[in-house]
Amino acid sequence: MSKNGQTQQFDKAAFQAAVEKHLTTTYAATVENATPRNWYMAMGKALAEISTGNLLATEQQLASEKARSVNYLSLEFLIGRLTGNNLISMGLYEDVAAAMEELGQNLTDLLEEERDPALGNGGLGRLAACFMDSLAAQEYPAVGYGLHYEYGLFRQSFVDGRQVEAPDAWRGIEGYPWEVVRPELTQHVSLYGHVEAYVDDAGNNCRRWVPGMTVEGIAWDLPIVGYGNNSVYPLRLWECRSSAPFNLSRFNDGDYVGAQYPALEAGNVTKVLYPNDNHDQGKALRLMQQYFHCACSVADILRRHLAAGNKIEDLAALETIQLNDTHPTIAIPELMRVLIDDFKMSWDQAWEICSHTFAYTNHTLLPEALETWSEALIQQMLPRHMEIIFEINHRFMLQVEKTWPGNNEVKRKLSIIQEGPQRMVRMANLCVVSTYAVNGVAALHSELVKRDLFPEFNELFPGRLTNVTNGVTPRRWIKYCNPGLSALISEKVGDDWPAHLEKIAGLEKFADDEAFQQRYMAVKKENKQRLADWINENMGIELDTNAIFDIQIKRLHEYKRQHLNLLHILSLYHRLLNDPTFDMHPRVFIFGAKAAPGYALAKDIIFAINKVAEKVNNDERLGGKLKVVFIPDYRVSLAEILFPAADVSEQISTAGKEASGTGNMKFAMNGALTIGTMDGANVEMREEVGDDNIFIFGLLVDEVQKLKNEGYDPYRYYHADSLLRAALELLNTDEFTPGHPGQLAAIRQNLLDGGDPYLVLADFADYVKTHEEIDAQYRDQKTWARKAILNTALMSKFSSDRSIRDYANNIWKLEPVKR
Ligand code: GPK
Repeated sequence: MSKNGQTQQFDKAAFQAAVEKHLTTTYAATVENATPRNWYMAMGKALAEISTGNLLATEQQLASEKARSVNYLSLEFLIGRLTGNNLISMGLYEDVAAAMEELGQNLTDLLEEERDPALGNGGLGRLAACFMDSLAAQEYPAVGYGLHYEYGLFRQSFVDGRQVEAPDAWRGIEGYPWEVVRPELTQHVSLYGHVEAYVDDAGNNCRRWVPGMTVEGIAWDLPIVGYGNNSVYPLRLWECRSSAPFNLSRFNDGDYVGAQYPALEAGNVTKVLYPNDNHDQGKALRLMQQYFHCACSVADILRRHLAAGNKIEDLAALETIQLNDTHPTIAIPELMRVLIDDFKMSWDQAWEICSHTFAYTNHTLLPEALETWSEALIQQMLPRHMEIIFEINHRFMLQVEKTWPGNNEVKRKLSIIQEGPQRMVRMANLCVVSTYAVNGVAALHSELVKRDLFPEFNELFPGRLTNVTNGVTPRRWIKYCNPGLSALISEKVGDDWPAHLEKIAGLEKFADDEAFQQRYMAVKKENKQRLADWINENMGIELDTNAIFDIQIKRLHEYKRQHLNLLHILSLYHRLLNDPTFDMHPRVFIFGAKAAPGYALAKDIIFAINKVAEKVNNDERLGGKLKVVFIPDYRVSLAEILFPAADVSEQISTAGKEASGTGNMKFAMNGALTIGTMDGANVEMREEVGDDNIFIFGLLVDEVQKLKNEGYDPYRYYHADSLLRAALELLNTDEFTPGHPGQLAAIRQNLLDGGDPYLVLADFADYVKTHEEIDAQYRDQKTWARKAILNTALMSKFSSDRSIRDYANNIWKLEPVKR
């Protein structure tokens, strides 16, 4: 490796020639008339030539070495813009900047031309992206399998404060410069039809699927470039296209349910990402997406395995398949089907392979997020899979009977099939029964998976349920997004920390060094200014960077409690106007969040925050002490300027509800202090940074459960706390919606008469008190700087490199393969 982690010789003249060639031949522009977008596209194409070459070479090496690989199956990969990050991984950032400068182009400006590939909703999709980055950085052989959605997560704008959704055509007209289509990898996927019995040549009774239609899966590869090495792994995204349907005359009209579905439907399969986060919508087209994704991916895994000269019997030894949540669960019966029906294996042989190939990550305990599919729907769309699921369940129930003889209660609870007016297939149960490892995503969450969600499974399969605490990639989330801090870190601990985040602990000894504190805080100030400039340019709101920047960015969800944050803001508003003795350091509350389009209360909360912002930001009486900003269209590229600019990070979910959180880690690495509940990974962050360097408040998991069991009454808090009452009552007036009283009342209604399902009122007082503590401590800039530095220094556990090593060592048994 040469300077800047550069992995190969950079030939400037050749690179410039490649850019100009793409400018003219690919984009039909001339050097004289090219737009910045033309230049960005041409530069992207020239860079992709390098990465595609490395991708093919990596593929060949891994096949010839018969290396064991992980296949990461996920319906979401929220990768964010690739160009800047890939330049860093390739070690070419400075060289390319200089080369483009000579062509009269500014690299930073060109990078702004890139649209975010928003192929995910939130934490789950972003985790998959960080994991791919860490797999490649550490050269653990991997393929990411996802869907090539035509439209990513919707684009959000606000009209009179309300969320409006628009389609996100992320590839533009020209396509995305980094992707490469792989026509030779096309797969054919079957749907609908029926199952028939037949006797094979050897006289065995067999069953086979006679599909009603087929569609085509086209593979698009995006390069996952290893940081500072020459390994490039594919993120393989499947696009669905319709192909000629089967000869319908072969089928008996009566059992051909799917015949009614027009072939057109195929074109819709990968049209759009479902915009739900932590919520199962149960739409038939979503099941079709899931099956399409799994069928293409399983077929491609088998193709790779066999093409490398391996025997099908050795599949589990050479390939492992990680299921990112239950979304790709149908891959399990799909692999069983292929092994039994196509490879003619016995059930036991196929089961032996499957149950040692798949592992499953659980990302939530929320009941509304646990996927179930009606038996009728699976029966219609995937009849052979339904048979296989029944057989898995039948055999599993025999096992349950052995452990708990005659106990129908436990059978009902564990069964993959949920009985009721309409029988449902529980995908999480299918996963736990059929995989060799099940992990939660933070220590607390994994304990709750064992204790509350799957206690009997934990008894039945000792050791199967385990933990891998989430992490985030320090390349994107420190080095790329925070160049000022990165330079400072490198100066103190050397420049190999992005690949070895343990090194960052070397900052700890500078926490009390005043000169260092000042430089650290100067970087923070620049980052706040960068954000303030963005907000001023895009929203016309002026911010003072001396104020505390207090940020909550994540999907909008009741359990994440943006409305608790709002109530605190309302309490400050009330006190500034009504209590002459009340003093506070100026504070800017910044939000970024998309609400699922069908989630009414979440949209009401966005509206309320926007309306409060409108009033507060223009209210002279507040003396500029309080500002509220709701950034529209929150996405990865905005996250990159928000995390580095935060003083305070809001991680305030009801204890027991946030499986891990990953934004919490990004904030802390970039020197924001956390205000948070004892939930998800906050618990482990507190262990790392120490109680003095994090602001913990609120009920603990067991206290939440106890309060609920006793019968929680939000009115008790309402009557007892006049500040809370004042804040809630503001929602009933027209203070923020002049002439329209009651426009914000739905939130108050939900918290009082709706029973306050996430205990916002119960945690309010402690939250307010803890914010007062933050206010006091911020005034002492030296102490604050010390705490912020310690947050950066003590975050190495939360590198996704460590998460991936945990998976590789404890679950996948995977070794790196160096190029
Ligand atoms: C969990 F179940 C889900 C889901 O549908 N979407 C999603 O983003 C998140 N998640 C959790 O809510 C976070 O706590 C967690 O950090 C993240 O997944 C990654 O594990």
